[in-house]
Amino acid sequence: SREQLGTHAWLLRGFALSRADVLLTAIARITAQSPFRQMSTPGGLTMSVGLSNCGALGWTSDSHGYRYTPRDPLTDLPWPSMPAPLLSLAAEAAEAAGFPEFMPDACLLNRYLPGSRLSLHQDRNERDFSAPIVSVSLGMGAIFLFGGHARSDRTTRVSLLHGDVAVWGGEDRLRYHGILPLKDQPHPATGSLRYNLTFRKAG
Ligand code: MD5
Ligand code: FE
Repeated sequence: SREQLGTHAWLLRGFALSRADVLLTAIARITAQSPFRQMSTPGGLTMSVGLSNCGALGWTSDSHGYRYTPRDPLTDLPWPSMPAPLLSLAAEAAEAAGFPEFMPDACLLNRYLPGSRLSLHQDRNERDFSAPIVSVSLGMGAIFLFGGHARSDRTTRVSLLHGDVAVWGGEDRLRYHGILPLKDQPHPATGSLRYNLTFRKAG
């Protein structure tokens, strides 16, 4: 099913469900090379979410700021390449939401534990905001906050469940958004973990 969250934002419920095992296996392989790590923010805080990446570019944060890099700062190796099944899932979801030419070069992997949260932010480190962002949720459910174009705008709550895919494009691409602290409601596929993959055109 396809729920419209905004003019150019869609929630594709269960779109990735039949591919969840493939995705979880890919996450395990990627993070065997580039492990999940808790990054520091420029403001000196440690993120509660564990991050890794695959693809030509990966998002990182440290005391100097946010940016995309071709290498993992932890290993000094290139980020693991983007597995074909991930790339095709992202392209198919984008097409279903009206973005037929989506070619991501970066995939950020987020790992949430009970209590992990993502405070309200915009994704604006990518070069070209005309490409959408595709997000895939796996494991424990989360409450997503969907805001406006100012941090102080009111937010709506959307539950994101195992296998859900969301596509954020057009004017909805730069909305403030976040994830509320995760409740511990173990999922059969992942236990007390939530994963989110975000596919981006970063370079
Ligand atoms: C998550 N991740 O569930 C979310 C899903 C991140 C992040 O926010 O930056 O890793 S992605 C939700 C999203 C992405 C881009 C734009 C908008 C929402 N939006 O305009 O609402 O871990
Ligand atoms: Fe984000």
